[in-house]
Amino acid sequence: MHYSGRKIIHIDMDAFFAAVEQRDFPELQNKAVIVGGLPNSRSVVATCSYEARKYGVHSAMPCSQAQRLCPHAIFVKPRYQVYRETSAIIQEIFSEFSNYVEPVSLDEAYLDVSSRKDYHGSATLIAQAIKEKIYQSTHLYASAGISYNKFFAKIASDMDKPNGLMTIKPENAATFIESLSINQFHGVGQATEKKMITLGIKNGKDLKSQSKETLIKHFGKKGLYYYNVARGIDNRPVVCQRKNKSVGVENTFDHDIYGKNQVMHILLGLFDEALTKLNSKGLIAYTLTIKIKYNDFVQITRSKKLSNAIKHSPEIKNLLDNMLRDTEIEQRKIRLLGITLSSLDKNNTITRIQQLDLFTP
Ligand code: TTP
Ligand code: MG
Repeated sequence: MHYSGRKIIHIDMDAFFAAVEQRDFPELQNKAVIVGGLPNSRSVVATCSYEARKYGVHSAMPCSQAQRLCPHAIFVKPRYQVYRETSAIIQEIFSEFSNYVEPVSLDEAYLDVSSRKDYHGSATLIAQAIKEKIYQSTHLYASAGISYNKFFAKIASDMDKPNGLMTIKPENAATFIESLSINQFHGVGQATEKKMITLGIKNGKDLKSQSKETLIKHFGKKGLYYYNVARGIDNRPVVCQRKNKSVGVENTFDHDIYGKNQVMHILLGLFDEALTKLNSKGLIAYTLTIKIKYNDFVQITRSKKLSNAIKHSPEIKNLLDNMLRDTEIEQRKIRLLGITLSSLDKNNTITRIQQLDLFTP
């Protein structure tokens, strides 16, 4: 098994939004709490307390279904401002422990602690210290996964939730990975899982038995990632993220939509909106991504990187048309559409024009 010699920690808060609500409203403690929309609305569960999870409630489930599964659950509206403030506190703690922090979402980050020589050189002890500091500062629990790459650190943090701490050592990685079911592989979503199962790949052992060529044939670039992680290889570095990696807009519909005409009309509108937002930040983009969520919550994306900066032009319609080709927009109803612009750069042209303006009397 490949061993990179790195020490990576993945931290993920437990039932983050719900835990914040239980902390701030003691009457919610030890109760089934669902954060999201109203019980009988079309909105979905953002998250729920572990008490509610026992009943099968989970993120992204329609609130109405959640209420059927757990009738005594208490529904609360999200308070994003509080979550953001709490997130800022934990991110600050991460930066005290490492210069290499990659935040993934409000409640989750990777840390590379390879160069720390204290804590007896133990990343597990560092992770324990981070968990304690988080608890002292926020009264919330986090789970930590420790390993020699991001793939195993992420899986480890999920294995022992809530309030977990798990280390996957290089010598245990091979056995560990063989026993993982395919949907436990980070990066395998519902659609990929289905495809894997069709190919007879149910677990890590099956995945490892596939040739590189087969995996690349079926999954493109991600095939190589799957080939490598099945062997415990994941060289992705922990990258301190720059701001403004992408600009996106999306729309969840009150009523599901269907058919190409409707989809195209909405995507063009979202595209306009995204481009305006991008330009207002003085940025240009080269990659266009569309996101489609079908009404069973299966989500797909299609991306295209262009050689020139993306702009308003008649070609955009053709481009979208091509991207929609291998989707199921004619067969399935759609509840959400989104447009994201990425591969960003500064818009030097605009800057120059603005500078000129400054000197124009
Ligand atoms: P997660 O870390 O995926 O979930 P969690 O922290 O609630 O629970 P776990 O103990 O399993 O980690 O997401 C973090 C927060 O992001 C979550 O509290 C709510 C929000 N969120 C959504 O709003 N929608 C979603 O679909 C998901 C998955 C999360
Ligand atoms: Mg979490």
